[in-house]
Amino acid sequence: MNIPKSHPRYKSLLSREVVVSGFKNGLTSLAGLTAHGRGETFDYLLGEETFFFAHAALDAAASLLLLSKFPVISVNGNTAALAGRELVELSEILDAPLEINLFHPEKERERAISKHLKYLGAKKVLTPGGGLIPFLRSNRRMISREGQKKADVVLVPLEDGDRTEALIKMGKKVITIDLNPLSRTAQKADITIVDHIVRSMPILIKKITALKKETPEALRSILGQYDNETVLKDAIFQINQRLTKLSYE
Ligand code: PTJ
Repeated sequence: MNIPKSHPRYKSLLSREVVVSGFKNGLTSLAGLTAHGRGETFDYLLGEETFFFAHAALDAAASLLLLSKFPVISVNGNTAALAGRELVELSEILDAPLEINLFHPEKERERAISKHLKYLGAKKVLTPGGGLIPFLRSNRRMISREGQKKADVVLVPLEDGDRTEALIKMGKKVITIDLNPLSRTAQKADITIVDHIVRSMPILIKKITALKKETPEALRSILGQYDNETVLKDAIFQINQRLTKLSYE
């Protein structure tokens, strides 16, 4: 679809088209289209900007990923379509594996995502096998023995809920990107980046590149000052304030 750049909602419409193409190309699930719609709604309510609370979470996420001994980046059908290139770049700068983990299990889609990430430059893409997340019933419980099973920190963008809690129970730290500050994943994660994945991934990469020069003490200090509960409250306050302002204008 040809979206004119002058369209006031150009970026949002472009993301929607990317997810639709992801579905047509076998990367994204049908349910992924509705999940994207939910994200769009929250982005609309927030004002389609990267706010200070997302920057605070991004600083903490960059610090935690740099301090981590074995970080793993989890990839699903939506994230592969929307931010495949950035996920590959992040994997390279952190030397962290990309691991496909799908809620809707389809071997063919797993293969298409792996092929797509490799086309974008990924050297290795892990698939589920050899590991299990206890307390989890969905397909997401199947993990790679070379990836999530060994990980101390897992980045799980655009998640569906249960896995975050289960990974935390396993003693791992979880970072998520989720436009919905009310979602269970957002509420349970150690660090929640309330922002669009397309806007936040390049910022995360930039912050990691800049923070790589810092000492572990400096990174620990950034983490020590971080409070996820405040970040979620700030995001909800932003939505509330925006709606209040609009309703009285
Ligand atoms: O590829 P699969 O089979 O693993 O399925 C992936 C989806 C995303 C369909 C699956 O994990 C799912 O159903 O997720 P949920 O429960 O809809 O949760 C996705 C969360 O991501 C929701 O809270 C959305 O608001 C949020 N979200 C959607 N699009 C974006 C987003 N957050 C940031 N950026 C987005 N572009």
